[in-house]
Amino acid sequence: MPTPIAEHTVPWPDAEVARFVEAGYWAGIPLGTLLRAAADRAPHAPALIDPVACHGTGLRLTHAELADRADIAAARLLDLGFAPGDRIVVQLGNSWEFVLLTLALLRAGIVPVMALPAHRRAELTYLAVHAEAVAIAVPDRIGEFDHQALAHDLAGDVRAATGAAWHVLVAGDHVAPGGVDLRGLFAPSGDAAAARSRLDAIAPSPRDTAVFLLSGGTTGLPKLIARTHDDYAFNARASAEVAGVTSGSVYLVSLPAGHNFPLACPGILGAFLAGARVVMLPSPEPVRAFATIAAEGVTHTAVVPAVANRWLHHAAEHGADALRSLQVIQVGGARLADELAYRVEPVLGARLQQVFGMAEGLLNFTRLDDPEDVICTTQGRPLSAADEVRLVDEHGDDVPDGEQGSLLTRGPYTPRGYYRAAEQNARAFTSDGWYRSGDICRRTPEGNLVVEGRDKDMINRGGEKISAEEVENLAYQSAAVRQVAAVAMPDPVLGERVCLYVVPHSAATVTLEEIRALMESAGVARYKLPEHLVVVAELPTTKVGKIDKKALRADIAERLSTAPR
Ligand code: J2J
Repeated sequence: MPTPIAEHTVPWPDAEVARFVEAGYWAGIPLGTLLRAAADRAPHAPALIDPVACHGTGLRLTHAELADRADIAAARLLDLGFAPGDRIVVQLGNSWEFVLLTLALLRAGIVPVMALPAHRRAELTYLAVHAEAVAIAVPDRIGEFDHQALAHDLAGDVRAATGAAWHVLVAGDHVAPGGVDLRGLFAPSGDAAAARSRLDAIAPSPRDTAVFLLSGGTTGLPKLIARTHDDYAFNARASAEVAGVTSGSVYLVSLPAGHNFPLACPGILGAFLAGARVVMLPSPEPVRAFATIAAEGVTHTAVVPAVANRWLHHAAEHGADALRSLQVIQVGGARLADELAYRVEPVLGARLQQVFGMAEGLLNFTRLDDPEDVICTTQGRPLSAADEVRLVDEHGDDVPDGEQGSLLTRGPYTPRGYYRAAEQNARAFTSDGWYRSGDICRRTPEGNLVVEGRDKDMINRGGEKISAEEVENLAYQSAAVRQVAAVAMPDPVLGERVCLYVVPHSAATVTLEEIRALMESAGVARYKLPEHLVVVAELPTTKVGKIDKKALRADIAERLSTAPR
């Protein structure tokens, strides 16, 4: 039996819980029930559109159809032997199957662990073992990659570590023997009313974990963030309000749907709670994204700065007529340059909303009616009046407004610790429950935050977060490497990419290709592979003898700016 999740989570203190309930932040209703109720309010309105499903003919479901299918699927999962409290790694692409499975799991109290399609053996095995997952849901393949084969391959390692069963749930045309066909699970035949009352009777507690999100990554392995029904429902509902998502809105998902941003800020969950419509696209590639926005009348979407940049270029070349319905474009995940921000509304014709968020909780948004300068030069302010934000110096003392400080936060949707990570929690959280985000910010006189940098060892590659420590640990597996440091190098497209500084053992040679091959064979996601390698005789150190990453970041920026093109 997997360990009950609650044994390894860090709850909010009782007094805080009472305050969140009293003030109405926590509704005391599980997410699945809230979503079901939202579907009941507009049963016949369109809810979910996957334009590339069914070999390009597309799939469209109304709110009632979606909720009923989710209930029937949830009941079938229970019939198959899955139980409330079980964990399932979800590694589906942006598709209707992702949405249906997520809703079914929320209804059944089975907890999805939100992996990314880019994850490979190393990440998936770790997630499955750490969460004691009993199954994984995968597409049969994406492009050349056979996700289904890998999912089956993991069985040995996962079972050996957890002692539990391992099931492979597959979305696709070709379900190999031994796998569960998700499309069969999602077939509409079945008694929706019976499934509904069965699920209502076993609804999870609103204080239970609803989903596991992955941390942005500063340690060797990603940490799991247990988001509860109460906190995540608030997160999604309040985000919908601040983004102006209402029942008439059409929200496009094109970032990986398992990320907090497109999932719940407001994302899929916030859109459904508001009675809005969700359109799923596998990627933000501009030709199809623009055509889909035009065809479906998309009003809201969320992108990272690198995508906003691509869309700006595309619109400059091909015009932005296709975006006529678009009202709000949220940009977050990495710092949006002010110059780009000022071009968004004039070129794309939609209101820009900057979002500075984190899977750990705290979300900051510029407001839709903020003055242009606030929208284009700040990353906004906290979602809720109950969010506490401090900016502190190296002694932990608050800095005055206008000065840079390290961000600490607490609040009704920021959990007090990672899942099953006592050691990391001692570092990432203060003793009185503040989460240290590692972002260096400044607060403007009107209370908005500007992200100026970070004091965490992470590389932000176009919004995907890469732990320097994880890359370094892998590089150390090369016999030729004596010392290594992974740092961010500036990149005009993605903002940052991974650069590796290596001190080889004497007489040894190290190449970028060799390190990349080594990491690939270790089974890590490709976006983590270093894209530049600098061989040096020694690494600079700080006064206390640590590798001086600041000096290395400056060094690589300098090398790139002077390198011949
Ligand atoms: C600078 N840095 C930013 C921004 C996030 C909405 C939006 C983003 C995320 C996310 C999210 C930034 N400017 N506008 O979960 O719901 C960096 C910070 C932060 C880290 C969190 C959401 N927006 N960042 O990006 O958990 O360093 O969440 O601490 O992936 O991304 O990363 P993640």
